[in-house]
Amino acid sequence: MDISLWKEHLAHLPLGDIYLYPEVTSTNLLAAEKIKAGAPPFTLVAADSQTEGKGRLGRTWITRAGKALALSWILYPEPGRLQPETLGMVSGLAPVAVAEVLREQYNLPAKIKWPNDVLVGGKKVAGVLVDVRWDGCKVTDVVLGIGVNVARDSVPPPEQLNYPAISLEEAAGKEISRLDLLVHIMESLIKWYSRLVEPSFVLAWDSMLAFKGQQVILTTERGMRGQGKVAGISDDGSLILLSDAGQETEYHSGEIQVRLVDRS
Ligand code: BT5
Repeated sequence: MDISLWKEHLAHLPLGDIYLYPEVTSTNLLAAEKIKAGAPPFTLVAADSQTEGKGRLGRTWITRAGKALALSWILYPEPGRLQPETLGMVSGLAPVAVAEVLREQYNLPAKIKWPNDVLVGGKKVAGVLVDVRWDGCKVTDVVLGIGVNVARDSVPPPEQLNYPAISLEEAAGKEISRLDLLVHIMESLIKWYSRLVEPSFVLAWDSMLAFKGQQVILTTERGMRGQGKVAGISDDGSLILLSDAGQETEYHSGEIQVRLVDRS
């Protein structure tokens, strides 16, 4: 990345500090260091490549140099907006922002695989890692980490994937500027963060939800949590599943995985 050009294109946005690097261990780890050093709210950390990119639950996220977007955005609690009660919504913030950008700017049928993957054509194009730090029962800071596969060769080989994946360029059938994409994503994040606790946010999330009306199975590391048809997103960002018996159950994100059930 051309760091000064990228900074110039981000300068009009209401961000905190902007840190851009050719290579880092993980933008989320760097963001945590910036927080310790007193980074202002809405600070952005982005990198061309990551040597230890993090997925959820200690998994690895692969960011090939110059081929993808890897960014972290720093948020601090605010009365009414970012509080323990709204963390369910915060987990939807990045997927909603990214999916909306893919739809509006690139005309792609992006869907959100609850809680925080973005799919195009059923394949994962972006992953989100939300790191929340606590002091007792108070949230002290949140880092939203977003990884997007942009160039065709950004997608790791199948043996390194736990879910089918695709790049934005393959999905769109054209070249995509990572800088334009980053600017669009930051604009969308800023917009949706300001509407986090408004009904329009859940409506947007719900309207882009993957597997609506389809049977899914929810699992944690310890086994199955639930099964049912995807009904929607609740007011607090939980996933609502409808059982065969017609009963609705809400699931909070935690460390849940969603998989389609093949009933054929
Ligand atoms: C995620 O985890 O999808 C969250 C990924 C978050 C990455 C961003 S990049 C910027 C920021 N800094 C970080 O260090 N992380 C964040 P999860 O749902 O656990 O998926 C991880 C799994 O996806 C891995 O175990 C692989 O199987 C697969 N995977 C790894 N790299 C991938 C890629 N580039 N595209 C698609 N799948 C990938």
